[in-house]
Amino acid sequence: MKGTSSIDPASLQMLKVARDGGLETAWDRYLAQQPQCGFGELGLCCRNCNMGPCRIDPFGDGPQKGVCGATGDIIVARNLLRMIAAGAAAHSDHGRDIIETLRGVAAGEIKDYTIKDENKLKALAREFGISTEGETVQAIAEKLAEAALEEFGTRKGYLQAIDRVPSKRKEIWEKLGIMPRGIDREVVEAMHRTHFGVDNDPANLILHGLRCSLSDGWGGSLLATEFSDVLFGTPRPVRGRSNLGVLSKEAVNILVHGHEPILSEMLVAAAKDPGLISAARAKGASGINLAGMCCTGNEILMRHGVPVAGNFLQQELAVITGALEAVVVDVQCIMPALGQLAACYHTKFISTSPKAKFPGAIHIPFNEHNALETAREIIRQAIENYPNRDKNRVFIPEETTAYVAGFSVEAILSALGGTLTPLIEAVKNKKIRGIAALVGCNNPKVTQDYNHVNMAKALIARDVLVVETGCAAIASAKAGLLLPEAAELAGAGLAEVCRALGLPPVLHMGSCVDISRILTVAAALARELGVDIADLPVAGAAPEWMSEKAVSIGAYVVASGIFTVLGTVPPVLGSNVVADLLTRQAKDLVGGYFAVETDPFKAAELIIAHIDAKRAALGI
Ligand code: SF4
Ligand code: MSK
Repeated sequence: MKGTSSIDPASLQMLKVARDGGLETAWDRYLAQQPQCGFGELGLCCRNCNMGPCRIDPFGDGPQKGVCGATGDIIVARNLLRMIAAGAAAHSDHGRDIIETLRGVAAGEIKDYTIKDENKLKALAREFGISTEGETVQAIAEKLAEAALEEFGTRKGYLQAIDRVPSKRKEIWEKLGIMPRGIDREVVEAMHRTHFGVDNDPANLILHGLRCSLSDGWGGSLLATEFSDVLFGTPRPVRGRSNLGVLSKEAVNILVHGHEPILSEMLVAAAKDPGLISAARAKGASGINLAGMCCTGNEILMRHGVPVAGNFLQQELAVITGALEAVVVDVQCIMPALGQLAACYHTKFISTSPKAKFPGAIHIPFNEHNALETAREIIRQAIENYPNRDKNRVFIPEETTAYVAGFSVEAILSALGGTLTPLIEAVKNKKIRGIAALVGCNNPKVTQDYNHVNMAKALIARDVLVVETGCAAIASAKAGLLLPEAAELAGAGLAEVCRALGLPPVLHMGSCVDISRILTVAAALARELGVDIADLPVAGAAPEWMSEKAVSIGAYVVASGIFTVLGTVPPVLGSNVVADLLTRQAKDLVGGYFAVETDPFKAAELIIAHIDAKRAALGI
């Protein structure tokens, strides 16, 4: 959809406020970057050593090799592997932080968190071969945390969660030599291989990219999800509200943005403190209004129904409402522009992680050992800031849309009566044609939410059940697709199933790391049917992706056997060899493969054709 910034009315109103006020946003900076570097777009620039930087002329007139002799194919493959490694590292480091918190809680060193899901703790312990018989919860948690931390570096053999994978898939990974080993090891090896003078075979580089990404999907991300559930509770269906209209004209507004629930959970707890609520009232506010943004928003909306103010491209727009007393961030997807923008308002931009400091931010170090007190201090600072709000500059769009979220694997099973059988039956009798996972970010290259919402609508209309995470899920929340009433937009079969079970046709399964929940369901379905994941009528899509994490996600989804459509073009088109590997040869190697389709309606057609082909092959 050319020429429009967003389909979200709230975003469009805020963009007008930004323009009228001479305030710059990502959309403006994107335009200022035009034309973007063609070498970069094609993946054809390299600065992996100081003989460079080198770039390959895609038209064949200029240099076809870097100083070292690296061809475009080598450079594109190396660059892609580095993107995967960065994405896998981000997800997995998040996972490690959660596990370390659990270890501290179990050892009695961290007092402010408790173990919320003992059943899940015990189930995970059994998966890791840890005896739970006669053991205290603390002892089990300590042993489990230690075992999970070993997954990152010291494990012998392959990752524990691989046992969830159907045997046919494991055989494929074994045969290709891409069985993921330690999580850190795969990332380190990716950096080693892409160092000057090491791996210079595009196919060998891409295969390691798949292995590295698998250590994210079945390792770091999966552990982040499972251990978050243990510590903070496994999500159950919960109602809430979405979009910028969730900000309050009267209350102290605190926006929590980033990814790790360690911070956001504690802010949720501290915001309920009666003393702090009284302090907010003493300053003339009606109370404290906590709202989420991006994936940390997803974490607390899934577990507490906390309102979510928006997805990735709305982080600046939330500040421009003039109604935020504080934006509190931890790690990932936080624009460095926020500091300068917040300075145009009374808004305090508060960073909390030693790993993520920003220009213009106030740094309040948050660690698990002083979690509740730090969360209180952050909220106190926001309350103190409330009288500084210039009410004449406040503009909050009215848009809010209700959502139902919280569809963990456990919640889906519970909605189905305890087993996957009703889902399998619905697929077999074609009430549900197949399942599509729509995930990923916003990107100013795409009209905000246009691809997400239109793809989801096109798929459910053709009886494809849509499961979502990340900013894609927030786009659907804002569009009203996460409500059981949205069944009226679904095809007759899917609508019937949704009405019978009281489910929305688009299920919000969580944050970016929670794509591991989707993998777990896919693996369970395949095991139940005695087939490989690649045989299922299932597909993935990242309609508006932008982050390196999304590259790792796409790679592990494909390596797990699932066809995946990308809605923004990855920087690989400078190499026919790499593009062919990803879009064609991967199908023969791992069953899954990529397609690139920027039109959401055509992308939905690709998914439907894929699902129908898989159904035909299964004879259903
Ligand atoms: Fe140039 Fe080769 Fe160095 Fe890359 S590794 S910057 S292509 S010389
Ligand atoms: S937050 S990675 S912009 S989905 Fe997970 Fe959204 Fe993409 Fe970040």
